[in-house]
Amino acid sequence: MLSKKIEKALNDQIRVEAESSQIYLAMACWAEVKGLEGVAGFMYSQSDEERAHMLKLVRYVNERGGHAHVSALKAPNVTFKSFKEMFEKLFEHEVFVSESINELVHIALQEKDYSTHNFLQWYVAEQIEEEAMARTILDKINMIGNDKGGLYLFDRDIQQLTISTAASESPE
Ligand code: OFO
Repeated sequence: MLSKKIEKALNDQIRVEAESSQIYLAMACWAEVKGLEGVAGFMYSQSDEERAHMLKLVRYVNERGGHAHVSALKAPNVTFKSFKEMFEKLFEHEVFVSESINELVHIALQEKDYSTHNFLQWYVAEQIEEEAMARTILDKINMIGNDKGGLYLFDRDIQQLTISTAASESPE
């Protein structure tokens, strides 16, 4: 059985994951209308992953005697100055989500809820992976600079990244 404090904290995280999904969906749309097919595909799959993260939390809360809340979401940014800025925002957002997960882990320990603490370890590992991926992408973008040919190759190569991250993803 979840304590009220843990239930509320998990519900807050459900909202964060749902908002992440919307943020990346908006990025996918921006990239798609700009003709960046590969980047759009990557963002669509990030958006799907965030929804899967949300659902995993929803199921956990309901299974542990709580009630998962589906709440109103903040509207995401829909335009970006450049695709570099868009990926910077993605990185900043992932850092924010990691902090939010860490806070949740802290509350689980305070509440002596070791099942929730154990459940959250999947999210801790996931955030390490996502932050690392965002950092790698930003490094590539910085190397490309304003080179149009580089952008073309980046857009093509990021589809491979989409396939490998999707394959390594296995939220139950
Ligand atoms: Fe939900 O993993 Fe990123 O944010």
